[in-house]
Formats: sequence, C-alpha cells, structure tokens
Amino acid sequence: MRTTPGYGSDLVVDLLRAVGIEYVALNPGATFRGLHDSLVNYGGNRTPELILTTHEEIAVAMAHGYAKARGAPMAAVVHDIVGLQHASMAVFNAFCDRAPVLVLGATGPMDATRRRPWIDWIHTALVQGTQVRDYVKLDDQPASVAALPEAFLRAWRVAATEPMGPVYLCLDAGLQEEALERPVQLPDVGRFRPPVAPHADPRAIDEAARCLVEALAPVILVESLGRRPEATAPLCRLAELLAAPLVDLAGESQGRPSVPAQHALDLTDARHEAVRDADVVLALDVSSFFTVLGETDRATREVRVLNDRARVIAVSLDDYAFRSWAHTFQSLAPIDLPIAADAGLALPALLAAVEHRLERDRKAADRAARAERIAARHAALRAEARDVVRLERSARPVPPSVLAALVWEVIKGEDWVLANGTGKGWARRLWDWEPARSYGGSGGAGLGYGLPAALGVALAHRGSGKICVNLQADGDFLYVPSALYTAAHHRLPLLTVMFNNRTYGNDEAHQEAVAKARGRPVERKVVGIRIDDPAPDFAKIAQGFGVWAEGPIDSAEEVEPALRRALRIVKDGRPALIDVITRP
Ligand SMILES: Cc1ncc(C[n+]2csc(CCOP(=O)(O)OP(=O)(O)O)c2C)c(N)n1
Repeated sequence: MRTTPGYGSDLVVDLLRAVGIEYVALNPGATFRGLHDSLVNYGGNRTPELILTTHEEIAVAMAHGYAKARGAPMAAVVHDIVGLQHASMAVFNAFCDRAPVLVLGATGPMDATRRRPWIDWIHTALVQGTQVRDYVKLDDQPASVAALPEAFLRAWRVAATEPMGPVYLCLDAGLQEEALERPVQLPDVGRFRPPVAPHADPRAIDEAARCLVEALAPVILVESLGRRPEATAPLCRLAELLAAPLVDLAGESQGRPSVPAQHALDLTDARHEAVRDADVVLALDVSSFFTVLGETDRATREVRVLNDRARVIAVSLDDYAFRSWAHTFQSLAPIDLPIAADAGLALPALLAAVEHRLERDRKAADRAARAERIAARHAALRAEARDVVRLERSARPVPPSVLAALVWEVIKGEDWVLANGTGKGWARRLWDWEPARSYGGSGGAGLGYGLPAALGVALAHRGSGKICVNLQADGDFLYVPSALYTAAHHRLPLLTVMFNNRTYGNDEAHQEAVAKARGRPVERKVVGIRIDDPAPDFAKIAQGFGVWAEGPIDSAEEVEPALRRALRIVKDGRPALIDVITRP
C-alpha cells in the first residue's frame, strides 16, 4: 500500500480522509476508475470504505439517510452523464431535505486529445454539473490537480454549512489519472471548517417573546426543527410555559419530527382546529405554511385559508435557501415577524426571553386552564387512536394502524430508530414517540427514497446496537428493490416491514377524488394504479438478493411471531424483511 500520493485521485482519498468521510457509495464507472483504484489500493478500502450499490439513485439516497443519522456527510461517486442522470432524483430529495451529501462525479477527459472514440465523447458534457446545478448548493470541476484541494474543501464546507445541502464535484478522468510529479501539500482542514449557523437578532427575539406572552391563544408550529434533535427539550418547555399547543408538520410534509407525540400539548392530529382560533402563531423551521394555515380540497386543489388574522412569527433559514428552478420556496406566506436564523439555535434564547417576561406574569391561571383544555383534547386523540387499533384488530388484510401497533410491541424494548416511514402516520400516534429516534421522509417527495435511505441510517448506526426499522411502502420500494443487494452484501442490519397495500395508494385517492368531482365511476380508480396482477412477492424478491425474508402475511396473528424471528436476524447483524399485506 502506498503512503504518499502518486496520482491525482490518491489526493482525493487523502482529502476524503482528512474531512472524516467514512463511506463512499458507488456504482462502478470507467470515468472514475482512477479514484476507484485509489480508494482500494491507495486508501486500503478503509476510511473511507466502499459501499457497492446497484444504481446511482441508491448511492445518493444512502448518503442522504446517513447524513441525517450521523449529522455529517458521506460521499457518493457517480459515473459521468449517465450515472449523474440516475443520481439526480436522489440529489433533488437531499436538496429539499437540506441533507449534506458529497456527490463526486467524473467526466471523460476535457482535453479532447486524450479521449477514446465514441464513449469518452458521448459521456462528456460542458459541463456535467449543469445536470444538477439547480438543486445542489455548489457544483465545481477543478481543471488541475493543484486546484483540486481547494475545490474539494470548498465543496465539503458548503455542503455542511447551514442551510445544508448536496454538492457536486466533477473530477476529470485525466486529472484523476495524472501522475503527481511533485508532492501536493494538503491544507490544514481545521482552518476550513463550516461556519457556525446564524443565531437570532436579540431585539427580534424579545419582540417575539412579548407577542407570545401577551397572546390569548398562541400556537407553535414546527416542520423540520428535528434537524437539531437537541431542540425538542426547549421546544416542549416553551410550549408548557406558554400553554400553547404543539403542531408537528413533519409527517405531513416529510420534514424532521421534533415533538414527542405523547406530550400533553401535542395537537398535531387536530392541527386545523388548533390554528383556527390562534391569535399568535410561532413557526419554527416551517416552510409549508398553508399545510396548516389552510385546508386543501383534494379535487379542486383550492386552498381555504383557516386563519389570516393571527400574527405570525417565523424563525427559519428559508430566506438563505432560495433557488429559482424548482419552487421549493413554496407559497409566500404573510409573516409579521420574520427572523432569519437557525430555529434550533434561536430557541434557547426565545425560551429565556419568555421566562424572563413571565416573571411578571398575571395570567398564570388563564394559562393553566388553557393547558388543561389542550391536554384533554390531546388525551382524547390518543385514546381514539388506540380505539381504532382495538376495533380493527381482526380485519384482513392488516390495517396499517394494527401493523404499526404490532411493530411497536416487538421493538418497544429495544434501542430503536425509525430509519424510514411512518406506517401511514400510525407510528407517531401509537408509539412512545421520541422524535430524535426518527429521521423523517425524503424531503422532495421523490419515490425511491425509503429503502436506500434507511440503509444509510443503518450504515451510520452500524455496530451501535440500535435496531433500525424501515416501515416501507410497496410503491416506493419498487423503484429501488436492488438496494437489498447492498443490504445483504454489506450485512447492514435493517428490519424492513412492508406496508404492502398492493397499490399506489396516494394516487388511488386522487383518482377517486377526480372521478367523484366529475361524476364518473369511482370503481375504476384502480386502473393503472393497483400493483396486484400479479402481486409482487417481496419475500421472494428479498431472498433473491440474499436477504432473510418472510411473507406475504395477511393476518395480524401471524405478524408478531414473524417480526420476532426477523428481529433475531437483525440482532445478528443482517437485514431482514417481512412482507405484510395491508389494507389499501
Ligand atoms: C419518482 C416519483 N414518481 C411518482 C410519484 C407520484 N406519487 C406520489 S405518491 C405515489 C404512490 C406511492 O405509493 P406507495 O409508495 O405504495 O405508498 P402508498 O401511497 O400506497 O401509501 C406516487 C406514484 C412520486 N412522488 N415520485
């Protein structure tokens, strides 16, 4: 094994190691054969270690899941034009989810005199980065080995700077394979670290505290605040001091959960009710305001605003994240006190300001009465959810509520994390929901995310003893089933439970709404949507990739013993899949 870099791509390995990249997911390609050789023969396939995937979308989605679980980037290397096109869907999801992912790419030599006929020409672009430029924070393509360290460190630093996101760095094949004539000095990485995120202006925080303390019906909305798991404790404390209901939009819009669902002030399942009469709304890391301030008619797409009188205070980094191509900025919501800051960092300051103002408080009794009313409503909602499970227990195929309850029975004694999925929202309703154990959704609503992202989470937690659970929808799975090969090959312990409703359920609901609105037969909503003729056998598919699996199972009694068998496999350090047929 070499100890001094001999080629341009050896230098890339030194840089990856210097910034702490543990894993590099890839699907092989000749444009990065130099880097591939360096990772294996110069780096010894250790820190970073190669993760073989069978599709570039899987490589990037794995890095996405890993980034959320580890709070730091891993890398995905994608082949030139064709690999980057396959990767692009997952890059978009990571962009929407603000996940730091280091996408390394390559191109046939830009120096045309060094290109092979045909393939090096059709796979060279001017420049590769334009393929994903609209949904990465930065794309770059250094033109010499000497320029490589700076380009690499900038890309890494930009990815990990709030608001975080993916970056794309294209490494010319010629540059990777260039023999180094003299040693290249690596910069001191410690001097290029990402900056601390912006805190909030103290005057704005004081004004926010004043509004909240004076409010008669304050409500706290969160959507992706869980990007900072440490924010949950001050968030709950703030809600308790203000006697304000908590509404977590993460499940609705695929953000990052931050509200413990069993908290007495959680009114997420009655969110429209909670905001309707609010006089002050505090929105922490919320982008999708009208998911809660409005009610949408599925058939007409019409949004009916529920409350436009409330004074809105919003703390987020959205104003630093504007891009023009995809309208990820969403509807322009009226905000009375906009605060451009990292909401998780602003929260302790806001809490202190509220505490300070409440020292002179004369409305403690009103607040206590309000908290009691909210708690009663909350308790009723939790009881309702448990009643649904009781009522549906013996239904066939298995209702999602029952399946979520059964999974909880099996994992509740474990050190669990929910790597992907929500069990149609039932995990939050039925489990002892610690938001820090859950990583939310894709962010960009691009299907093909769940399984590979969950594997990224499992990779990040490998060796920790945590049980990583993936509540997997069938439609989403079918974009990337071969991620199971990566699971088996790298022995990634992940418990996948298929919520297999044998349909693209979301679209079935849309086709039903449209047919109803047009007075047409609702029964035909399944045409072009059901996945049941023939029904894919997910256990067989998993077994075919070398993954332990059981199913299909369509009755509740059979689920629990199967889950316990699967859990033993996962505890043994291997992936397992249980295919459960759920009610569409
Ligand atoms: C890449 C991509 N293609 C199509 C869609 C449109 N789409 C949104 S939800 C959905 C159905 C998802 O089905 P499944 O994953 O089985 O979940 P279910 O709705 O049945 O719970 C589809 C096709 C999408 N979001 N992303």
